[in-house]
Amino acid sequence: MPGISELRLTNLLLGIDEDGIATVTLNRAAKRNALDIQTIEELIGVFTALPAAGVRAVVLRAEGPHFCAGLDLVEHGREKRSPAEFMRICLRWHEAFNKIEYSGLPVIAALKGAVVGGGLELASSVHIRVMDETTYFGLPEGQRGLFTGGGATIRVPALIGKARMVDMMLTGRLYAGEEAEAVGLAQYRVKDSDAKAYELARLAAQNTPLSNFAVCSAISHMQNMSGLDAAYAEAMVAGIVNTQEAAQTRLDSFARGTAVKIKPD
Ligand code: 1HE
Repeated sequence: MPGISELRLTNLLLGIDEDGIATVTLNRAAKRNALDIQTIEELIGVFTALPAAGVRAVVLRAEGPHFCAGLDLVEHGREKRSPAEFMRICLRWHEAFNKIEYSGLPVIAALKGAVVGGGLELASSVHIRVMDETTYFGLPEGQRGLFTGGGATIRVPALIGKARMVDMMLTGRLYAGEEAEAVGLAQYRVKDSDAKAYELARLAAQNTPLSNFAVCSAISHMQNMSGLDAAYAEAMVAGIVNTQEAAQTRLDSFARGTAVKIKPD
C-alpha cells in the first residue's frame, strides 16, 4: 500500500496541515472536475493512505466554480467500453467511494456549482455535506442515456428517499438552495462552503480518533445489517470505544465539573 509521499497525483491535490486536517482537492476545473478513471484511481490511493497518515479529518473540495460534473462523458464516449469493462469501472468507483464512507475519518465536502451525476455519487459518500448558494444537485443520467453506477442507488435514497431520486432521474429535476437543504442533500447551507467545511473539520478533529472511527465507519456498516445484528455490533463497538484510555481525562473533567456543558449557545 503506497504511503502518502509515494502517491503520484495529477487530478487531485493533497495537503495535510499541522493539526492533521487533510485537504483533498478535485483539480480538473477545466473539465468541471469530471471523473475520469485516473481521478477515481487517485481517490482510491488517497483515501487508502490517509487513515494511516495520522490525519484527523478531511476536507474534500474542488478547484473552479463547480464541485463535480460526474462521469467523464468524453472519455466514456471515446473508449467505447464493453459492458464488462464498464462494470469493472463501476467497481473502481465503488472502491473509491466506499474508501471515503468507511474510512473512519470524518470527510467533509465543500460543495459549489454543479454536484451532478457521479458528482452527487461522490458527495453522497462523505459524512458532512456543506453547500453554498451556487450549489445545485442533479442526476442527469436519464437525459444522457445512462444510469448511475457509483453507488447512487444506495446512497441517494438514504439521503432524500427513493421517490425523489426517481423523479430526479426521470425528469432531470435539479435541487438547489433552501429546497436542497430541506430534502437532505446537504446538512449546511452557507455563503462560503470551504470556510464552513474547515470549521466543521476542526470541530470533528477534537473528538478522540477512536470515536470518529466508529462514527465514520460503524454507522454505515450498521445500516447494512439487520436491526438485531446492528444492535449487537453497536454494543461491541461501544464496548471498545467507551472504555478507551483516551476518554478517561474527558470523564474525569466532567466529574470535576470542568467539562463543557452540552447546551445551545
Ligand atoms: C466535461 C464534463 C463531463 C464538463 N465529462 N467533460 N454529467 C453531466 O451530464 C454534466 C455535464 N456537464 C455539464 O452539464 C456542464 O459542463 C456543467 C453545467 C457542469 C458546467 O457548464 P459550463 O458551461 O461551466 O462548462 P462547459 O462549457 O459545459 O464545459 C467546460 C469543459 O468541461 C468542456 O470541455 P472543453 O474541452 O470543451 O473545454 C466540457 O466538455 C468539459 N466537461 N462536464 C467530460 N461530465 C458511474 S456512472 C455516472 C454517470 C454520470 O455521472 S452521468 C452525469 C454526467
